[in-house]
Amino acid sequence: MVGFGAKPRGTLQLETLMNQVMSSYKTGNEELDRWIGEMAELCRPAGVHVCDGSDREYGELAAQLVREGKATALNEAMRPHSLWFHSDAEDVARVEECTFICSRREEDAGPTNHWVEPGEMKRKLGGLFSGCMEGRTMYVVPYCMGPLGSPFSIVGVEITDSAYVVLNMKWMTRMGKEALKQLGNGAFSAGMHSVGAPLKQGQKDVRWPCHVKERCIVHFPEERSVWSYGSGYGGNALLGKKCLALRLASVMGKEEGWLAEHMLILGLTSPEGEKKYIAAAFPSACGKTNLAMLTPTLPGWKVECVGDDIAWIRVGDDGRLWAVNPEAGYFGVAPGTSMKTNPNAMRTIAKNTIFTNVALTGEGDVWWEGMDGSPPEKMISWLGKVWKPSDGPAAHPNSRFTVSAKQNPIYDPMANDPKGVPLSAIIFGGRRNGVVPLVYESFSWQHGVFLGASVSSESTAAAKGEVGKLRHDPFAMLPFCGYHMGDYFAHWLEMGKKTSADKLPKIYYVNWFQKDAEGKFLWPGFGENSRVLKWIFERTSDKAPAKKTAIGSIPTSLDLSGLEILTEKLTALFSIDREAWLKECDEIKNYFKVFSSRMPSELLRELDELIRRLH
Ligand code: GTP
Ligand code: SPV
Ligand code: MN
Repeated sequence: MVGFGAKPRGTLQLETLMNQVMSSYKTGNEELDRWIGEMAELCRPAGVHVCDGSDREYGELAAQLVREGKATALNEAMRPHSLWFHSDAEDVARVEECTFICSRREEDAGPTNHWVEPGEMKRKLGGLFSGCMEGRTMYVVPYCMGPLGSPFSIVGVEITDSAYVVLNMKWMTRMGKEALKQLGNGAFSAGMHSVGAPLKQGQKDVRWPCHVKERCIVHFPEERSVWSYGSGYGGNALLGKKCLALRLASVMGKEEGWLAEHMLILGLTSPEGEKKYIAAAFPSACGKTNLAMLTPTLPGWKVECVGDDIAWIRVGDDGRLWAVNPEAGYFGVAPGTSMKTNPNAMRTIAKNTIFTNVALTGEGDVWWEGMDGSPPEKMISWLGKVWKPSDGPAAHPNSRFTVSAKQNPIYDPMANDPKGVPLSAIIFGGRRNGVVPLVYESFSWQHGVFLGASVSSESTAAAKGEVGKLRHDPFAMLPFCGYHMGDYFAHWLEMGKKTSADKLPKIYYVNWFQKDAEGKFLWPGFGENSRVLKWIFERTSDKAPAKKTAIGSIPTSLDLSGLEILTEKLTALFSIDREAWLKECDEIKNYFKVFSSRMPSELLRELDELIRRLH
């Protein structure tokens, strides 16, 4: 890879633009060439750059951003080939209130999504995108979600005026030439993205252009297209991730009989060398990356990582559920990541990494709250100012790293396999300071679907809004389901009928986040979660004991060898407070009303059964 000092490639001039697009650049896909031309006409960029995804292209773009003062090259000796970005202070997270599912019929978007009539939304977008790229380069980013060569993969093309987005897409997806090859003459999912800050002639650009007021992230599920305006932040701007691989893919999965889920996928190997795969859905910033890369504290156990955020799940020829990670990299939460909590992540991000909204040290390396050691004396905070302890966190709580999965020392050898990996267990979980025990097992697939539907979790900094507020987040998919969630629950029930019960993964619920009266975590978490994984592993082959409770089965013995933990803490971790659970059931009952006639009766029955068992 060339260094960040390399010369940038020139961009095309506006006058020659159309000719260039149509003649000199042939993507090999007629519809794509036509669309590029049409979008260039609409957005009126100063030039068009079709990305080839090469290391050279990455180096040139990075160097250009450094020269323009939009990125800082980190200390080459400490963090080779890595970049530091800090965003506009108002562009740091997903924005759920301006995320729309514009299906033709409002009822198909459901009560948990924002909806606007598609025609009306398109008129608005037409206005917003008209001339929105003036003075900027329009990058065309072909990308593939899912392994190259897999019939299940989906090719998307993102048009963006953000070079930052291009750099991130390079690590997060299979991007450029290889994606075009996969596309061939086929259909692609179109994604339009603009930071929404056209540059008038002579106007000086800002470090992180965005448009707070008109921001919107819009999905047209029937057309498989996305239009995103006004934000450069990950989930709003990297359109392959939440927009295509979850919101649009969930709709495709519903139609075609598969699942697109907000789940990590890990491989777990026992000391005897037996390997099983587990998927887990936790809401944003609730522990997926950490579980996916876990270093077990139990001797002899090994975790390998297939993916840390998204899983596409199908019934395989053998009747088991097989999961693929559509992504090629990690867009992970930085704060809390350390050699103690997640050494594999720390090793993964040692080089070739993009850091966004972390702090910059005096030596030109990065820092965040919860990293090993005390804060360096001299630091620039994520706000770009010299940091003092009284300023609050030096890194934004939702600061992130972007890095290729190939750098993960525990990257699973099957991670690129087109058919995916067979699942033995599915875990749901959330951030709950009480009520929900450390782990319990569902009685059946249907009961497991009920557990998924009843997930509640404290909100985090991953989305704009108040942090720490308990909200329902069914299947950790509330912000990511592209259709009516009542239908989504029904689809999960249907998936369970596609195969025999013994082939289905067992379903679990975990909660690493219970707190004591002083607000301290009761469970040490991170590597110690391997004790829970071991129990789940052994349960899936009926080798670990459990006892039935009203809510599900809990361990009668958890392997706690080598862990010092007070008995009273353990008791608290597994206690089931009947009154609190009855209140929880009231909550769930109320919540399910939101889905009215589309709420599957099976899940209402599961709730009644739970209430009956609690009594
Ligand atoms: P998204 O990328 O937003 O979807 O998040 P994620 O689910 O991958 O969350 P991640 O693993 O990045 O964790 C988010 C925060 O939770 C980090 O600050 C972690 O340090 C913290 N965390 C993760 N696992 C544990 C755990 O077992 N115990 C405790 N106490 N904190 C944890
Ligand atoms: C999440 O918020 O769940 C993320 C980060 O994984 S983002 O890609 O920004 O949505
Ligand atoms: Mn996520």
